[in-house]
Amino acid sequence: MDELFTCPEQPGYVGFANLPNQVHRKSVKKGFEFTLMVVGESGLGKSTLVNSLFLTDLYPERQIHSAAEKIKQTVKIDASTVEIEERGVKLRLTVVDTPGFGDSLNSVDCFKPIIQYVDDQFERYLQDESGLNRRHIIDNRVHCCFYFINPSGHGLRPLDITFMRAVHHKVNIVPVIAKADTLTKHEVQRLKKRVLDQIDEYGISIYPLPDCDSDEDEDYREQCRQLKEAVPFAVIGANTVIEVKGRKVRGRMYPWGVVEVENPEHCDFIKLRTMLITHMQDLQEVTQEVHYENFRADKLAGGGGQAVPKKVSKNRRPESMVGGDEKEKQLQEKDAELRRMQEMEHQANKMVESKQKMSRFSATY
Ligand SMILES: Nc1nc2c(ncn2[C@@H]2O[C@H](COP(=O)(O)OP(=O)(O)O)[C@@H](O)[C@H]2O)c(=O)[nH]1
Ligand SMILES: [Mg+2]
Repeated sequence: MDELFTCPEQPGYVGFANLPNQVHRKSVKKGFEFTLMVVGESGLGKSTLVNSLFLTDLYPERQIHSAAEKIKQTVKIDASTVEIEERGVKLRLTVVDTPGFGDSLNSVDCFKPIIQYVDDQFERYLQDESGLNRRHIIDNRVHCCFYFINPSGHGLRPLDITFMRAVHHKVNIVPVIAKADTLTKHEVQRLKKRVLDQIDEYGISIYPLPDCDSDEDEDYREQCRQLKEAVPFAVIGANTVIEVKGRKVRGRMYPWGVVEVENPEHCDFIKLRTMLITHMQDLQEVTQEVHYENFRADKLAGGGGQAVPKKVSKNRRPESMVGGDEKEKQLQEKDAELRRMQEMEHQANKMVESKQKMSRFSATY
């Protein structure tokens, strides 16, 4: 079934105009506005992957970034926007590259600017939404965050866990295992399982890929199933095009052969890109209905993490959301006081709990 994930006729084609009709029909008129953020230790191939995913693909003739420039370390949050059109469907894509963290001593401080960036975009949206020009709001909210996991660790590190827990109520986290070419297939499977176990153990809510409607066609359903199964996606990035038996492929050259980025036998790169494209609208909806609502609820409750955040449930609705939106809003306001108290208790428990977990975690190393 791997042919579901290849598009041999147009290797440089992103393919978002190719979505099943029912998925993209709504968005065709106004176009998509989408922001993707990449986070993780420096040197894990974030910038390379982003280039492999989009930039050089989107602009094959416009190779403005030289290879040397790409390897340069990202030292500040760097948002770049491209507007592209494929078969009449417009996409305004912003990629937010972040400085790598994990190498400085005071690592927790490294990801504060990242969290701030996510919050700032919510804040801006909230301001715009309550302003006069509500019809023309540009949506810069972060719809998806690829979190890069070090392939040479034996799972998530404490900093990975701390970061993900700090943002999982703000953004859709999609975990990826970086530089999968440095691992054997067996090692990839083992690491994937370990990461999923840890995500479960530490109560991290990553983006839950949606189930398909039963009225979708068989291929599409099979594709959804395989995408779900691939999480956390094991990826390889490369910006060099290599010739293999007369075929030009994006890949990395080794003495024993070439690993091909866009070969589903070699890694989950195509699956990751397919996921992003097919679930683009769902990622936007979850951002709006869960993460942005969390932000707004917190504002109403006085800010500073007072409100109890909701997470996305399997049926794509914020968990614990019942009744109409209006009713829910009223309830939220009335309960603000109560929730403040609950939250204080919750925070206190969480501190104790995370201290216990952290000490358990370091004990296993
Ligand atoms: N083996 C391997 N090396 C990679 C991969 N992706 C990037 N690299 C290399 O790793 C180094 C750091 O990549 P870069 O994209 O700058 O990492 P960043 O700091 O996370 O943005 C560069 O020398 C890349 O060529 C990969 O998938 N596999
Ligand atoms: Mg970088």
